[in-house]
Order: sequence, then structure tokens, then C-alpha cells
Amino acid sequence: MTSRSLFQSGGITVKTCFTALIITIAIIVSTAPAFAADELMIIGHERPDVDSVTSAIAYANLKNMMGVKEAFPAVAGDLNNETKFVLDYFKIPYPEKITNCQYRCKKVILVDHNDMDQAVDNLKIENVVEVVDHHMIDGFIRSKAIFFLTEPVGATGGIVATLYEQNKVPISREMAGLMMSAILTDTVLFKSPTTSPRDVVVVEKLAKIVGVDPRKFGIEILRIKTNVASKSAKDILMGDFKEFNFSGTKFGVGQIEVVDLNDLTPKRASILEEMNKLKDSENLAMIVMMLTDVMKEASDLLFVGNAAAAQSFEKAFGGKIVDNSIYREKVLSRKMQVIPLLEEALKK
Ligand SMILES: [Mn+2]
Repeated sequence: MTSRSLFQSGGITVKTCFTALIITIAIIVSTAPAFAADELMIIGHERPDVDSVTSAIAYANLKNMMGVKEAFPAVAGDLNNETKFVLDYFKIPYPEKITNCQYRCKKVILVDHNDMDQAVDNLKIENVVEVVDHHMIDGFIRSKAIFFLTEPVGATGGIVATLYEQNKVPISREMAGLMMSAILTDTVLFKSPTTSPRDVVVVEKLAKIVGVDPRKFGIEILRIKTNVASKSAKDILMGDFKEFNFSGTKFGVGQIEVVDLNDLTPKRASILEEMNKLKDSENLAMIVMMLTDVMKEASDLLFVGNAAAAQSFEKAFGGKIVDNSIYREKVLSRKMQVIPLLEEALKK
């Protein structure tokens, strides 16, 4: 029997009973399950990345080691593949997923963010008792003094590692592995302009505890992050695709980043096929697809298009199209290194 038919069939008594039932359910839901009143949740931002998740775990572990037994890590969303890989590698259980703070979150430590827009839903700023982060500070206003630590370094993981040192708490192999992974991924193996010299030093120290080559391990994580094996040619083309119109020439430029261009070799022909299909259906003069190798810092620029567009493309990149592409070292950015050149070459 549905609630609608209850109301219809019953008149006042059934309606009252039904209302009472709803109130009872509401009370049960709002009070249960019973969480420890003093629990201290440590949580990163929504759409969590490796740094966000592992910083919560490593910082909760530090708190526990320092006698703060009520500290526990949580995540504000589903784990991505590279985070799962890191946690599995070091045999760390996945943290509890908490996507809504309605019934919990009396005491919360934010890691890897301080912008409440990025925080778990319904978290009140009054309930934030600490922040450990490496992002810009934008509007975090709290009437009470709290421990608020942000530093301009590559990852929160490096800040947490330093907190272990400052508090003279030994770092286990597992925790070292998590914090090292955070720095390696957030800095894209120290290639990101956000990298600080301290990140390199901290990774060296942590890698010694873990007993791995950090570069090799970092590439392994990046490989999972940029895994294209399960992606179709169409997914690869459309994943990051933008259309432009310069001097009356309509065209599109897509990009995919990988750690090894060979990962894309088996899909190259079908990517070209999808490019041709899209060019025709969208009536574009050309499509350029950047297959970008983040390790070699180079791009294979796949091309499909009409003869005039081919001329412009060759002019833009100063070479001949061979096997449907021009390969260019040091070309990584569509916005800064591809679009302006095409715009210039298309000028009549
Ligand atoms: Mn981070």
C-alpha cells in the first residue's frame, strides 16, 4: 500500500498514525546510528585525489600516535583509480566515505583544502577545528582561533610529513608511502610549477623509508591515472575537445595526456577514424588531436582536414605531415603552444 492510498482510504486516524510513524522514523534516523560524540573527523576535499585522501589517513595516524584516539580519516567522495592503487599497494583500508555532514562532523579537520565550497556537504565552518593545506586562502573566516597551517608547497602530504618530524613521531613504511605518493602525484613528478625545493627533499627522505625508487613509483601511479586501455577512441577524442573559429576557419583541437605515447599506438588508427567522422559531422576544416607525453614533454599532433587546412597546419608547426601527424618536442599546452600558432597560420 502506498502512502497516497493510505491517506485516501483512512481519514483522520490513519493520517495521524501515518504522521506519527513518519515522526518516529525521523527521530530514529536523526539519532541513529550512534557515533562517538567526541569523534574527530579528518577529511579532504570533494572529488578526492591522492593527496586529499592520503593526507587525511596520514594525519589521522599522527593524531592517533600522539594519543588523540578519536581522530579518524574520511573521504568526501569516491576514490579514483590512482588513489585505490596507492592504498592497495600499502595495504591501507579505504577510509569511510562521508558525503554529508548533517548528522556528524562535530569536530572536523580539513586537509588539502580550506575553501568551504570544496568541503563535504553541510559542513559548518564552526565545526572546523584545524586546517592543514597548501592552497590559496579564500574566505575562510572563523570567529575562534584554530590551528590553521598552510604552506606554499607541492602537496599537503609534505606538510603532514613535516608535522611527524616536528612532533618526533616515527613514520612507518606505510605512512611514508602514502605521503610520498601525495607529493609525487600533486607535483606530477616535480614537473608542476607548484613544486617547492622542500618537496624534493621530503620525497627523498620518505622514499628511503619506503625502499622504492620514487621516480619509478611515481610513473607507475601516473600510468594508472592516465590509463587509456579501457577508453574508446571516441572517449579519447572527446575527453578534452574544444572548437575554434579563426578567420572563418572552423576547427577543433583535442588533447590526451599519457606517460608513454606507446600506450596510444594501438588506438591511433581508430582515433584518426573518429577524428574524420567528427570533422564531417561537425563540418570542420580540420581536427588536431594532441597526444601528449607528459614524461617526454612532447606531443604527437594528429591531423585530419582539407588541403587548405593542412597547409595552415604545416605552416603553424613548421614541418610536413608524415603519417597523419607532426611530432613536436616541448609542446604540452593547447592554450599556449597550439592555438596561437594555428590562429596565426590561418590569417589570410
Ligand atoms: Mn593537494
